[in-house]
Amino acid sequence: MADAAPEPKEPPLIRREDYRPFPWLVPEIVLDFDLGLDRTIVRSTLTVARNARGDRADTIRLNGDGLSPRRVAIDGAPVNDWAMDEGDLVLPLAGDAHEIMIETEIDPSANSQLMGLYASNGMLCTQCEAEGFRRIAFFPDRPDVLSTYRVRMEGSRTQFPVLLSNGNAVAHGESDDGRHWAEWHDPWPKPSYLFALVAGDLVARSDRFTTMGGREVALNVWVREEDLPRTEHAMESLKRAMKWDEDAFGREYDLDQFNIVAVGDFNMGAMENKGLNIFNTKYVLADPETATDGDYDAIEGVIGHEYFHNWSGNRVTCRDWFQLSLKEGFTVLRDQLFSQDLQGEAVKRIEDVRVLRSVQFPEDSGPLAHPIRPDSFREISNFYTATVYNKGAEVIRMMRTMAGPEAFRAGTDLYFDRHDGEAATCEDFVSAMEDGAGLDLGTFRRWYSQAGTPKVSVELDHRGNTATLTLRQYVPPTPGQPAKQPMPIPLRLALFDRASGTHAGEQLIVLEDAEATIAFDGFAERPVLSINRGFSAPISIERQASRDDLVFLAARDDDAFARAEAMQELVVGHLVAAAGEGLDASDRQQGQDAIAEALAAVLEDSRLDDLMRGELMVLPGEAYLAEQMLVADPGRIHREREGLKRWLAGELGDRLRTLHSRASAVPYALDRKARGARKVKTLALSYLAAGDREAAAELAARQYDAADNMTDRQGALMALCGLDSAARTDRLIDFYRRHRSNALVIDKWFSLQAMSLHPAAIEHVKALREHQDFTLRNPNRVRALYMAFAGNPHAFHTESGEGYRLVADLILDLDPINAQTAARFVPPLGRWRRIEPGRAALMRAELERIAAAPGLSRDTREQVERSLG
Ligand code: 0A1
Ligand code: ZN
Repeated sequence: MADAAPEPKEPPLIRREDYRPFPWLVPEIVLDFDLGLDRTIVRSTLTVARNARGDRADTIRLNGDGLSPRRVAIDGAPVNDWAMDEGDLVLPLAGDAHEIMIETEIDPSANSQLMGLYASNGMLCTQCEAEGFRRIAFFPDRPDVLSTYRVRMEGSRTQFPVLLSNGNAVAHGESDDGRHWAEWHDPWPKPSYLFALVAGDLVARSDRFTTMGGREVALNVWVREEDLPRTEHAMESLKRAMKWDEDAFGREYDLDQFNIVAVGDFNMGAMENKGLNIFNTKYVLADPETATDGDYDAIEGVIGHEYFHNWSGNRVTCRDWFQLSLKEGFTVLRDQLFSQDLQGEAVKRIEDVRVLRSVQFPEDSGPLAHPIRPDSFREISNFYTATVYNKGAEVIRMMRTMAGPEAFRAGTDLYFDRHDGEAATCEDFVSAMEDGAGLDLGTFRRWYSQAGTPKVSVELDHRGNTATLTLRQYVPPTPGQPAKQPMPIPLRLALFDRASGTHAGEQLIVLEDAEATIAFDGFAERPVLSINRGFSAPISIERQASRDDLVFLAARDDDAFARAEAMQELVVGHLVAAAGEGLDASDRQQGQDAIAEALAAVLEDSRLDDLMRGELMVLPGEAYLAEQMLVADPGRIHREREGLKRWLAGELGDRLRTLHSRASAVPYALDRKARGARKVKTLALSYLAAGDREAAAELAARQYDAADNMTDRQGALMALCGLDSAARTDRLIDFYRRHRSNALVIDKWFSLQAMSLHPAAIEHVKALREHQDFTLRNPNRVRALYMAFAGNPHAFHTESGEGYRLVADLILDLDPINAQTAARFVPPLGRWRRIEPGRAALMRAELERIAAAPGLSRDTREQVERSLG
């Protein structure tokens, strides 16, 4: 009998509680690169010394991934008695302090995973977070080993005229044969995940910033020459971010240079490498012709985010990857506060909460749920999630709400002071908050350890002159956590007097226990409750609010966020009932009438600015609606939501057309007024497109033809994409021809078709994956087609299961090329438990097909196994 093929080894489960300090310190590393696109030689010299806080060891284990050592020397003497273990290099090391030299050779052009050193468009760049440095050099590739880096690189002057690394440039010069070199030194000790190198033919937009302490900083945004005209917004955003961090958090920049480089092939949004941030081009390049208002906002947010990491992440880093939310949750909160100062508090908050609800809530209620500080993982790349980032930000925001902004600032000051230069933990942050802000966060720590979105049920009783509020919290079970404890939940609330439409002041109450009852006196009539104002806690509220109360709040709540909430609740209540147990004719009519009344008020309220009006016009998304139901039928949700839009288009058609024409008269500018006009223009169009299709196609084509900016053009094309008309084809061809040389705009072209309401969207996706411009090698292009598709419920959830098959095929094809990106497509299939049985079986079958494939990456395997659970 032939031997069966050996079972692939299951990748080990790494546990937070197993943390041990590394036995060695590496205070210094010198890296010497001989650069070539398909052959780069790396010589690394590590100064190591025993770590008094670690266990004593007579070896040192240096992580490696796909490397083999060409030469090894210890204290200058060649060494041969090294061993390889699971890709790592293990060296005998007897003394207390040594110098280790290792030489390796890598092929950047063969690196399709885009982790480590890779080639993109003829340039070389790196991505090391989380564990990419081990693909460049053997090293203790963990965030608690901090070293100062000196980097020398040499290469062809014509191929790589620009040579960049972290820190400050110290020297450069010419060598023989058309080669040149540069040397960089970063004085701030950092973990290996923050190392970066860039070599390529780039040009910079340059500027300067003087810090509050008087340091002159040279700023550069490096791009390919043809992209230079699209860098102004990025540079302006950077300067604003630098100033904002000084004003809002007292944080000053700490090097002579700050460099940003844009690359077209990148797995994520951007990376905060010390002094040398590397960005996906999507978050750098913008001009009115090619970028939407949404793109402008995203660029500002991401530039801010990466810059803010200089303190929350780099100066104070993470002890281990379980603490990822320490830097990410905090930095997301910081970028949200930054953007809110510029975009307006309520609008920004509504948008952030929309993302949380549509991405993080489903994660928290599905098979991949995990606490913001996970307890275990097999592949850390799978934990760069909305939970760690966005819920992490909400948890810190709650501390800020409870402390108030000033005490919160005292807490963050103490945190930065106490842990500057260290690799810290989430617990360190919480303790600094307790000491600095004067909070008791005893049981609040449960927000770090318990997964799942708490549900708070709300009852308001009225008797005599007293309104009594009863609150009960319930944290649902999640994988590995069957039973939960109550968590402190800060709730901002107000009780409105029905007649006057006012309230006596907002209150903050913290629901500490499973249940609480609070009495409010002085209400002769039953008040209207506005609760979780500003989304003071990342929970879902369960209450039986009457339609009248919601219409009241939608029209009159003085908290703009709460006003939008009431509007949403009104629509969610209606659609969930309609797509769930169903509505009888009179209930349906009443629900639709209430929504039309509220929407009409929104369209006509002259006190609203258009940016806010736009937020109030957005209907809840299908994913969020599905989330409200134990088991959802995506087909019904889609039909009900589209049906409601159609009805509203009929009822409010004149008002929507008036709004569209008023907004169309506002000339292009980047100010709030003009941006607001563009927002409501396209929203009006999208309602109208659900009604009289022919008229809408004509209006959309006119908007397209008149557009002098990408926001209007994309909005019009989005509406057209959902309609079966000749104008659709014409404008799609026109858009492609106009922008064929701009990859980011061609990404939009793919996305618009993949997310369209067109009944044949799935056929369009099948055709697009064969398009000459489609490639699995570029993550932006893959996401443009397939993330848009997976987020398009009517297409993805096609009853035959074909949508699931398309995504599973993608995962299998992409996994060997780019495992990290492939694994990100598993969660949409992992939602099967919450979908009606017919589709659920088809989704599960696709997951099983993936699981059975040989040679699956650690990334995809972990996600698929957790999803099948
Ligand atoms: N720290 C970055 C996110 C990031 C994580 C992993 C990456 O590997 C491909 C890249 C970027 C941030 O929060 O922006
Ligand atoms: Zn980040």
